[in-house]
Amino acid sequence: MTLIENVSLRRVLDSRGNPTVEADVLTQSGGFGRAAAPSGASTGEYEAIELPPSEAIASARRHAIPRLVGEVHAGNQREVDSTLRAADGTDDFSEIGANSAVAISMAASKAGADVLGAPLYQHLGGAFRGDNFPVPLGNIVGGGEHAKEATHIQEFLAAPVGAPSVSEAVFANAAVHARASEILDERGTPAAKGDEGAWAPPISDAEAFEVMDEAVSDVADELGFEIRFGLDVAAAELYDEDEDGYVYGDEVKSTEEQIDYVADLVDEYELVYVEDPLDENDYEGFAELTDRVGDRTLVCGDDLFVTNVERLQDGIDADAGNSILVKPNQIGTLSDAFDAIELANKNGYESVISHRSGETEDTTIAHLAVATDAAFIKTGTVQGERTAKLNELIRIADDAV
Ligand code: 2PG
Ligand code: MG
Repeated sequence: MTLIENVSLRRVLDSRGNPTVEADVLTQSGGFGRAAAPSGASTGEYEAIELPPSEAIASARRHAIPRLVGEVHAGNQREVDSTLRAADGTDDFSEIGANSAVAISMAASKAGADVLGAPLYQHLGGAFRGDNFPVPLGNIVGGGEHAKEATHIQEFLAAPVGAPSVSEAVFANAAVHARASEILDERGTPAAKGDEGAWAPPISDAEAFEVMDEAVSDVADELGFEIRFGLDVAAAELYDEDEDGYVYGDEVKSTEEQIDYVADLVDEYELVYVEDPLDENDYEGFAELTDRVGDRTLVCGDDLFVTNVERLQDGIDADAGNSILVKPNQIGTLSDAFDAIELANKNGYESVISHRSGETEDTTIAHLAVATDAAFIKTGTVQGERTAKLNELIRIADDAV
């Protein structure tokens, strides 16, 4: 029923104005799925390879599409994804591009769901989901690789952990975003926005903590439920091998100082989430920090694990972190992302499904987060390519997809 009849690929715009790959998958029975690849700015060293979209499209047309059309069922995600891997023939999708691979993989899943007449989250395994919903982590203030002349820490993320519903959580994050803007105005530092729609003020990280703390507690008081916050330090971008440390403007922190710094922040601000607090090669540092604060916060590996089961297994063996950031385009297929989530779950690691800084209107990650009962979903706060996912979460909770 779901035999693939056609796959078409095209270049479309992403939120930074760059081209990205969009895929359409059509089945013989008329099932249709469309998906687009996102793109990172603070990309991990060990991610699958994103090719220039025109190259990725030409290569996938040559190598992958002939193996899919008339041969593979869109409803059989494992077969779609192993065909993509076989067509590519490398470990990192450097032949057809992880951008072509992930767009086709996600579009096939949607075509498979379409044939069944099921919402994507159900097709992906959500039929047995509980009443839990992933808590949206909302990027409120940030800098790093996502904005110029702003904070060193890449993302200060609101976490409405006490919200009674996904919809209230989504609106809470929007309210924190609005309140942060007022606080910045009051302090005389009105701010532009970074790539993900977070405020990108020219302030120190210490001041950003004050702004976050105030914005989150004001909105929590107003709404009457608990809102905490967390960070994506994106420390691989701060780490400088020559300096043998983390560079914060004029200051360089050694690894030990970085661990102390983050551990102190966790306690001072009762952070619920700390992503990439150390360099992407530092399993040991992750393990030390997890040992110190892992009982009271999530220590999440993004650039460390890159959604890769081998790197996650290394982390599990080393007790490094207690959660994994899952970005399907880091690894290239939905099946690989599922494998990472499954390995994480089996070993008591939470999974956090994530957007990229370069995004489209694609909503696949909202379905993936619900289907896999993820603890959190990181997908911004405002701006169309972010609200596309947040509004889809609201629709899923409302059974209206
Ligand atoms: C991250 C992501 C998303 P990028 O570091 O977690 O926020 O950024 O897509 O630029 O890697
Ligand atoms: Mg990150």
